[in-house]
Amino acid sequence: MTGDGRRALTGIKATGDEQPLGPGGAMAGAATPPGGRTIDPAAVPDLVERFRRGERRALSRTLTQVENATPAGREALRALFPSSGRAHVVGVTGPPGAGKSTLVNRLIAEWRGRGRTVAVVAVDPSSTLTGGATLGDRVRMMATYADEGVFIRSMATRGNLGGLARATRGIVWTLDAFGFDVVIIETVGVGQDEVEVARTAQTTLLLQVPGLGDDIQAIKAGILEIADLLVINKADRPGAGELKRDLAMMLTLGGHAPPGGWRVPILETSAARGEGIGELADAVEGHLRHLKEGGEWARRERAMLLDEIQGLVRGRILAQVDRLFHDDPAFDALLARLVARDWATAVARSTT
Ligand SMILES: Nc1nc2c(ncn2[C@@H]2O[C@H](COP(=O)(O)OP(=O)(O)O)[C@@H](O)[C@H]2O)c(=O)[nH]1
Ligand SMILES: [Mg+2]
Repeated sequence: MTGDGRRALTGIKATGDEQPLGPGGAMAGAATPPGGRTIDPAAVPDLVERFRRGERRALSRTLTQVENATPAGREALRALFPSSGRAHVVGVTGPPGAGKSTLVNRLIAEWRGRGRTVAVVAVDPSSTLTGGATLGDRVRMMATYADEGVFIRSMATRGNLGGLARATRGIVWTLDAFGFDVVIIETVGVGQDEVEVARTAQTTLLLQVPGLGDDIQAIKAGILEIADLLVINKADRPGAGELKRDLAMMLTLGGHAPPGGWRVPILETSAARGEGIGELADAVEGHLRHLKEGGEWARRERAMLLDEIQGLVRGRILAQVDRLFHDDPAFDALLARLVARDWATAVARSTT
């Protein structure tokens, strides 16, 4: 196990060493969002070396490069990727305000109590202006932990849905390679991002809350399918019983049957009061056992990597198409014909 990234955690020092804010570094250009500092790929071997020694600062820096998809980030990921694939990746999703962050904080404490190390990737809807995350969430979470076994990282979505899953994956693999036992992905809970992100997680928790009016309506189409566990948070509020009944009915009616014979449990929690957390952690561990025993772990891993490769190939082909649009004089000629309203010639040219 020498040189294995998984050993890195033993050497962790607890420091407030988030990456410096604001643009910096000579190479920080338009492609680098604020908050990221681009490093020279030549510095990567040293960075990876310090990463493997468990230096948090090296982890932070690597994450920044990976998130910004810099050449250094790609190179670091290549080096670290073989050490990944061992963490239990848990997705936490559900509508904004459902209590995801609060619940994640509770789960961190619970898993730390069980001797697990935990990293969190909080995917935040952020203004493109700051490129940062919802500060409230981050500060709230950071304040709780000066614990070396916990690492929290916020990620901006930057409205980039297609790229979100892949960027998240890079972050998750990096944290995994660093040696965290559990990597939690907290999603924004809007749009398709949760479906995307669920593909990266081995276990996905879908949060619902009672008292949102017509509860059934609150569940977006297709969302139920991504859930391995349903969590009714804010169960301290009225209506939890009805919601549970409705959800159970939806699971039955939808014929929802994840592969491998797993029965999606419906759990009740009050993240605010810290109730039901142990049961939830047990259920998540139960799902992990199920994954490992039934071969489902490997199947999901395959599906995730296939998705990754497909995204990669798609991206390359699109880049080629873009180049064609920009660099091909025939394309300009075609456009000129169209501008002249010469449809017949344009079509003739485009099909030859
Ligand atoms: N009553 C009640 N409030 C909760 C519970 N969990 C979270 N909240 C509150 O709901 C609000 C949104 O929580 P947050 O964790 O930020 O939700 P997120 O947007 O899903 O991450 C906060 O004011 C929390 O204090 C709960 O179990 N019961
Ligand atoms: Mg949140």
